[in-house]
Amino acid sequence: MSSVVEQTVTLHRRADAIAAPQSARWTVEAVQALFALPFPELMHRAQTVHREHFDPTQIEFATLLSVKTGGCPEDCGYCPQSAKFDTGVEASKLMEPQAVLQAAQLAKAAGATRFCMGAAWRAPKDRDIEKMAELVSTVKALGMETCATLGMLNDGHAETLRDAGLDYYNHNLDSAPDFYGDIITTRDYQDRLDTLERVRGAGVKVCCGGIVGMGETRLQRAGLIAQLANLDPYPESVPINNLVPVPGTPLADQPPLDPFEFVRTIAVARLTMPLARVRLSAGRQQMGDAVQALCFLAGANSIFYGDKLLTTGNPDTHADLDLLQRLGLRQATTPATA
Ligand code: SAM
Ligand code: DTB
Ligand code: SF4
Repeated sequence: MSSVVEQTVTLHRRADAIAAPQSARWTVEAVQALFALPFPELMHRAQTVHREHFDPTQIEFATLLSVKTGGCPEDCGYCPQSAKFDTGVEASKLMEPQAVLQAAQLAKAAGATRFCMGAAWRAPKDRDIEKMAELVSTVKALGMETCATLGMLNDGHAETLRDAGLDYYNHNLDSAPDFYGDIITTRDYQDRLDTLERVRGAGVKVCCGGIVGMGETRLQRAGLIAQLANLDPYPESVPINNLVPVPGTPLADQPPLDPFEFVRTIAVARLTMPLARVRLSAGRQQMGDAVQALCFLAGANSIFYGDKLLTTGNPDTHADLDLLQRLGLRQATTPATA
């Protein structure tokens, strides 16, 4: 197994389900070679793979809610919720079930099929998990897919959330191992991998991606994608975030990434993880319609839908419905299985 083409073909021919062991590992060099393809060639390959596994006109809508905002002890350099940076985000307590239910009902009525709850914890305590389990079962009872992102999990936490009806756990690798330490010092890469193992072990689907535009090199972007694609099995859901530079964070003045490089990242994620939902995540508001359209062509088939991400803005729902309509795209009506 050496060439990019061979690796790609092997992965495409996989008739097995996503949860089966992977037959090929992606080297960083092979992923980098994909990044380096001429743009039309990369887009053509990504579209071809995308169409083998998905209806290219269908986009999944997931709505985010920050159920516990700010005051986080971690120092993730991109994050407005870290207590270490003065970003103006006020810390709040965990929301009550009734308020979460109301938000989920609104999201469902607006057409979202997945509801993702985020909490700015380093790692939830046992009693936090009990409260989250209640929130998960409340949302699940509405017939929505449930997702949570709560930081690092300890033994038994993923099982408790699973039993409450959690479908996905979001925990991102965020960047390549050799860039990670430039961005976060309060926990390491292995901590993240350990949490992902716990999630997998409990049979909860994995939502794991990263952020680009933090000053990493293309080789490091390839390193992130190789890490994700080599998770065994690779994640069912892969959010690709474009850095939203927030005043007060160390990355506030980071120059924007070339939009074509962002599109390439989406295409490479699609090629290396053919069955995953690739989510065009943070940064859409700054991106413009044309770049988003290129991302859908590159294989993105999920978005965060709703006027807010966790603390920063997202395109408003009317703008998203209008964009989809202009592109002849439709919202995926059934909850995704891949
Ligand atoms: N505290 C939990 C954790 O870190 O696992 C969950 C919430 S955290 C905000 C979820 C993800 O949001 C991060 O891993 C990162 O990928 C993304 N994110 C946070 N701030 C961002 C920003 N300013 N721009 C783009 N993505 C961001
Ligand atoms: C993910 O990868 N991106 C979402 C979700 N998972 C939780 C969060 C984006 C947050 C952007 C910054 C903010 O709004 O605070
Ligand atoms: Fe805390 Fe998550 Fe933000 Fe890091 S990304 S500072 S862990 S909320």
